[in-house]
Amino acid sequence: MKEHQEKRGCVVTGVAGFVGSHLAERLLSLGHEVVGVDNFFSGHPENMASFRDHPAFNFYEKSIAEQNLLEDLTEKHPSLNCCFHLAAIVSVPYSMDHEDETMELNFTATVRLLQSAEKLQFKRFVFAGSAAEYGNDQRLPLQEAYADENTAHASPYGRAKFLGSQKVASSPLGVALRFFNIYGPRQDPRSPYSGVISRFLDMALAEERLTVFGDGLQARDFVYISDVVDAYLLAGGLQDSSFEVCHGIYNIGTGRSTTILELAEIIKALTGNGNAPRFLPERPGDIRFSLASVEAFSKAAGWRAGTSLRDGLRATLQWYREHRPEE
Ligand code: UD2
Repeated sequence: MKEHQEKRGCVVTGVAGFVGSHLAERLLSLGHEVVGVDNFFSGHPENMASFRDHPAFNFYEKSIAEQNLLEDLTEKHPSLNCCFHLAAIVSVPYSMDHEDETMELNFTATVRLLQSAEKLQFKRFVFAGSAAEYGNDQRLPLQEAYADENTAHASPYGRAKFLGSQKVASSPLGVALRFFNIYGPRQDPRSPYSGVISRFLDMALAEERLTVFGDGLQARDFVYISDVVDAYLLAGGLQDSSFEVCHGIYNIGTGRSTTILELAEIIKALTGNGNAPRFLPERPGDIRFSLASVEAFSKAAGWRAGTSLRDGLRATLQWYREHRPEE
């Protein structure tokens, strides 16, 4: 049987988060057993609503800081052999004020889980890395090898993710996916650190002016959630692919750059919001340009982000229209 046809038992840490919930939903739809872990530090129980009662889903409200976490879960669910590790402190500003906690959760706990996965003879361990691992490197597009020991990370978040990716990539089980700016349904628009797309859609639907920090000419590589989930399946060896098993560190972006002003214009056009943007001071520590080189994962796994920004925004907008919380 080909590897991707085997049904796997998958652990998803951070399962109540934006990305983790989409990943769990897809894994379940493909017939895999999913054991989800979350402590609701930044995840929300509502994100699991569509699969909470699925017979192949089991949920544990636990922190990844817990000792013997994978051992305990595997004892209860012996089919487990693949770990998608997404749980982390996800806010860069929070990490600035909580350096030790960020190192403990985003790095030390990752190493512990990886070592447990090795000991338990898991087949795969897939780690959620970040574009923050490149610091403010402006050699664009960013290639995986640019992040190294000499990189000046702008935050404990970036540093811990960098160390985590290095460690994971050094394991025979390990794949680290370095995500650029992910967007899509279920991304929380209401925290001060929410992604710009969720904020802009939320403001546009409220018929408010979109807030642009700085001159709006800063640019990002926005990648749609379903393309991210496809990348996860390939990294976990769970999707049909003629490619060899991949290991190492891979950027997950589109390779296309969009300025914040361009984004504001597209969202205004899609929502019919005619208000001019409101320009606010530049956000301290903001990176100017971020753009992924996407050749490595294309070569290793045949993956490309297939969703255009307009299509992704349309689908996200549709979801916010249906699910937007009242003020
Ligand atoms: C992303 C990640 C972050 C970390 C970082 C590493 C998200 C949500 N955050 O931060 O976790 O990995 O990359 O570099 O993916 N902006 C506005 N108006 C708004 C909100 C944002 O102009 O109302 C601007 C903001 O100043 C920035 C850009 O939009 O220049 C993107 O901001 P973001 O918070 O969505 O994401 P980013 O790239 O700062």
